[in-house]
Amino acid sequence: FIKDPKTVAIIGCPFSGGQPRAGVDQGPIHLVEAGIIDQVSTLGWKTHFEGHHQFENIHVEHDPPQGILKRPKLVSAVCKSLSEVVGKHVHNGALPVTLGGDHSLAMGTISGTLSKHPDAVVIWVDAHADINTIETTPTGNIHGMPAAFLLGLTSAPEFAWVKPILKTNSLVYIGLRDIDPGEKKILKQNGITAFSMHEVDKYGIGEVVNRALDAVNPYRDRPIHLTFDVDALDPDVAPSTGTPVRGGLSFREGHYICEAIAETGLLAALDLMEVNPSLMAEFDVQKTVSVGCSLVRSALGETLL
Ligand code: 4U7
Ligand code: MN
Ligand code: MN
Ligand code: MN
Repeated sequence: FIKDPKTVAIIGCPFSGGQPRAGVDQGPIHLVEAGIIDQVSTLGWKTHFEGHHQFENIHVEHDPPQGILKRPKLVSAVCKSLSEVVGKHVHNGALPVTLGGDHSLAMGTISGTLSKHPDAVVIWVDAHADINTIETTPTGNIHGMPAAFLLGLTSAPEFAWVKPILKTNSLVYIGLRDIDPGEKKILKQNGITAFSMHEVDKYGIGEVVNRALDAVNPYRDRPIHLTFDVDALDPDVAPSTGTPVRGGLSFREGHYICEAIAETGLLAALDLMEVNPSLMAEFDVQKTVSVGCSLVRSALGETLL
């Protein structure tokens, strides 16, 4: 695979349909206005940005809940379209950076990455496991379910296009601290490796990242898809997000994860999700958008000497 793609494709994804709070669709717009594209170019990457994804062909007229699932048609159509965009970029040898938008979009991004790199591993940095099934979801919000669809642990007719191509031994979590009871069972039963904040405190972030890589990528030879939910960070560091949970990663711990993955030279795709600029005061919004930009820069090698 492409060890060192020279082009980063930035995919703005103004989408909020996987959860109930307005504003997360403005995340990518703020990140781009804050200069993320120039910042990535300054690092020496060729940068490709086609404007924010418009979901041009997606017209969903009537999208009632299917059982507990909210807006299934819209979420499915948007994620399918995103998977094609991400797939196109990885096939062209570029490194896609998707700016969300809510985390249901990971169904699209990860499907796109795996279409080119079936052996890719997923590092999921989040306060939440996003692995609820249709049976376990307490909310019906699809941003809490993308991992379950990708692993084939749940399915719905609307999401038949999502191939269960992710293997449970190719997924690892860092930062968890708010897991639903059903999710806990799913993680256990499927033997999915997860490092919660408890392990981050206990072993330190350096050791946690080593162990996470050892778990899914022992020979450091498989491409990495990093999906980073900004709510993995402590709300003091990233306050403007829809589902904040206290006791999260520090500014440095978040950046360390990105730097360590950059250091592997294996990054194949990156998501930065759940920035919601309509939540909290202007100061907090700026703080969140700026930490979002710097996480992306770190994952793209800014701090490598
Ligand atoms: B995010 C939740 F019940 N688990 O399923 C759910 F607590 O992408 C939250 O990580 C999911 O922000 C959060 O709705 C999804 C809830
Ligand atoms: Mn998430
Ligand atoms: Mn989350
Ligand atoms: Mn969230």
